[in-house]
Amino acid sequence: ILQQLRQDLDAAQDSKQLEQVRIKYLGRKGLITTLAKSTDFSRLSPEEKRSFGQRLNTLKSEAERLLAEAAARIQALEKDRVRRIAGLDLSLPSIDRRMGSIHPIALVQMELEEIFQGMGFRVLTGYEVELEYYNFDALNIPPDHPARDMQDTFWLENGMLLRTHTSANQVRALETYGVPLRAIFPGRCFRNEAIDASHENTFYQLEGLLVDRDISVAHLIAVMKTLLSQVFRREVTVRLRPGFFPFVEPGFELDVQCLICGGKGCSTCKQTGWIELIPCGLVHPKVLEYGRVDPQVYSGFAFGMGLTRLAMMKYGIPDIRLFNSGDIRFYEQFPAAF
Ligand code: FA5
Repeated sequence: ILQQLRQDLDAAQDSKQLEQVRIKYLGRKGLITTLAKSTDFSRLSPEEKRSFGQRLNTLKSEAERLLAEAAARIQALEKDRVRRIAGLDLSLPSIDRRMGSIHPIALVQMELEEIFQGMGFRVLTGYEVELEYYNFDALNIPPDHPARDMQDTFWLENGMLLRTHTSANQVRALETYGVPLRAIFPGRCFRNEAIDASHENTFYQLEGLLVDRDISVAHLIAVMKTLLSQVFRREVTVRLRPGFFPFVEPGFELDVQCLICGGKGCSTCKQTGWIELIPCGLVHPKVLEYGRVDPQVYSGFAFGMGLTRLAMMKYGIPDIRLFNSGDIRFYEQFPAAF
């Protein structure tokens, strides 16, 4: 029987034929099955019964093994046939798969988060739809204050607004985490502004807040210098000019000496040798009070850099409108991994 089975299996060319062979031997009326069924065991001696039974079992398992072997061979054969018919050539190099890339603002954001986390800052995000209270009032900007006009606001019908700056997170964070606090808040901000090469109605800022005992302007400068040297991968020269924001006292504009011309004057820095980069200052005592922090005991600094502007400087992007242009040629120039 086994010899015959081997011949039948060799002849089988596809799984349909193989199935027929299986039925012929092991099916309900198959050769091996009938052999077992048609034997009249009662006429055999116990000795004969055992030996016949054993041989029958061996025959059956050997048949099953041969069938499995043939099944594997036929499966490989069929795969090969599909490949040939479909025209697949496995020796060809694979098709170049297009990879996306990381948006330049996300790249700068991830880099800054890493640097600040290294200095012990936690990363918080806050809300894009914000209450007037956190965006203005709690930052010492009362309703009739002219500073509200500095930031043209998108108001929602329910009285809430799209946050005009990430400073809206300051009092929220003080309320939630208390002091001492070191946190940064990267995120999207919105202003109802006319769009040009350096202004968007939707842009990114990265806010920082550090509150502890005995914090002074020296700490602010040290953190800013560390940050900028790491971002631009070289020593940078900074200067502070007075700047006004109701939520800091004193307030500053931090300028970086132009990295293109080294301070001599070029078109990037409009011949001034300096680039205005980070508004900052010491947290106003009233803001600490809104955050339920005692200004007699604690002090702190805050800064609010334009993440979008930083990305433009770092990568030499000439027009802010490119960020949201959807132009794949722009995005493709940035790496696919951070
Ligand atoms: C502020 O928004 C303050 N909240 C910053 C601050 C934080 C001061 C903490 C003190 C302490 P300002 O309006 O200057 O400040 O905006 C900060 C930065 O956001 C700007 O330097 C600029 O880089 C960016 N920015 C502002 N408006 C736009 C805009 N329309 N498009 C792109 N970037 C903008």
